[in-house]
Amino acid sequence: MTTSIQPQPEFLANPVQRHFIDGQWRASLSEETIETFNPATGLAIARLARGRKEDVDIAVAAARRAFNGPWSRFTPAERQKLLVKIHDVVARRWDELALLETLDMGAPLVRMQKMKERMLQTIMFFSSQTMNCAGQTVPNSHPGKYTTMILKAPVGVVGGIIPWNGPLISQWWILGGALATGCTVVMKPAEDASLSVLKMAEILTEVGVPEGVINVVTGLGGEAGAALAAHPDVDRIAFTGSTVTGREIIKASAVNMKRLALELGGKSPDIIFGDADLDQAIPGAAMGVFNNSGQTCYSGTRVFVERKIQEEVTERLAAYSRTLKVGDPLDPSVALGPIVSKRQMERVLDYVSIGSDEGAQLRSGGQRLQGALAGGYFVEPTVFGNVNNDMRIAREEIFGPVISVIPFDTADEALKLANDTEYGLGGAVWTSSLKTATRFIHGIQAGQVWVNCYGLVDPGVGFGGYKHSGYGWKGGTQHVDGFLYQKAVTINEN
Ligand code: TXE
Repeated sequence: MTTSIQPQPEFLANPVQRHFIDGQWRASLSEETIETFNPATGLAIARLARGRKEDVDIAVAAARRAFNGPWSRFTPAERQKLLVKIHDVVARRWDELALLETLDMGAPLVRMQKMKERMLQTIMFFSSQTMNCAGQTVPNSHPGKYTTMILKAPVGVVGGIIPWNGPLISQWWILGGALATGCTVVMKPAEDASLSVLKMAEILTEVGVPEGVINVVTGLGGEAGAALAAHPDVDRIAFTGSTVTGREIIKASAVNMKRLALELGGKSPDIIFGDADLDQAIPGAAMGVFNNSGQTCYSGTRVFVERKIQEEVTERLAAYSRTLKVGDPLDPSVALGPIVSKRQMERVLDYVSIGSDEGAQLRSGGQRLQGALAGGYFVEPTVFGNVNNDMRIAREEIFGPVISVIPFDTADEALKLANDTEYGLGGAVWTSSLKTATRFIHGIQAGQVWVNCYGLVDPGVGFGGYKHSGYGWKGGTQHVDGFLYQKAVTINEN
């Protein structure tokens, strides 16, 4: 392992991080805290305020005041100017934000450098959307008597509940929608990765976002998260996380009929035909899973391979996985960092055992790293060959760097197997045949399909889920619409 200097961001000089409410740092009313760990070392790096219902109440009240008060007087042009300013400041201060995220959840700095461009594009996309909150005038069946139009208005206070696998970008799907439309936010980041979210809220306030527009309450999902989902004065919840928690949020939100956007789990198919360009398909399919150590909702974890090239593809995926350097995420030559927490690492390693017990062939990886890195939560990139779509490793979301290679004989069979899952977030097909590609574009039951590539996401295009992968579109104009109410207006002209 290459040793790297362990930088100490100034932000971490304060060992107890507080909630960020109404533009101020605030301890929990109970003064309780929870620990947050660096997954590369297993050591605690900070304490977070343990928010409960009473802290959520204060944050929601602040968000409501801001929504009704100064924020409501910002014109679309002023919101756009603010977003452009935020873009420039985030560009300038990216290294600081990225380092916090790396220390908190383990994403390699190299990955964070790539994320910078995506983040900046996302902010610019939302800045363009401030001008896109317009309604329309619509002709009616009484011309000359009535004028009819549709107005749009911000829904109000949005609760954001986000996971740990990419908190900076995850929060921006919510911040961007809110800042573009005039909503306000109470964000509940994951207990394993809250630091970059807190820092972002502070930066936004420094840049000029009025107090109370962006609030962050840290703490446990079952406490702060559940209180936010059930809060009667929150108008909308945008949630990214597990399908199990998604169901809890649907139930809790019933109290006041909250609008919901849910981006949940996945078990996406990545289908490689014999006529594919394997020099493209092998790295594409491998990184479609190993990126972010497999902690991506749309990972293509079920790699379906035409039987005649099964052995070659499995061997090449295994060989590719051995070329990826796993280790200290601060080391610029590292491609894969640790899994976010001990709990998640154990879950991944359990699935590796389950796969072997079920009779899948372990072709590479599968071990926790030992030696100098033994304190961290590192798992080798893992390839299982000869998997059957009925095995648990092919049905359940592992959320780690584990590929299951599943053979198929015909396109009909591949499509049937691809759709034989409760999830529907993503899917891909690698082929040189336009006919095959078209068939799978239409046939795969998922919110996004890639052809001869994997995992590209554009903020202007967006993505969403079929089936148990949730509902609500992330990105594009539809995403922005989710932050707006519609109102039909009829004017009697006489
Ligand atoms: O998710 P949770 P966890 C999947 C992935 C992973 C599994 C478990 O398979 O292995 O979920 O991860 C908050 N009311 N994904 O346990 O519980 C919680 O504090 C309100 C896929 O971390 O869904 C955190 O902020 N909120 C996924 C957020 O929900 C609650 C990303 C996500 O945590 C809550 C993450 C409750 N009752 C995990 N319980 C993706 N789609 O990208 C928890 N939370």
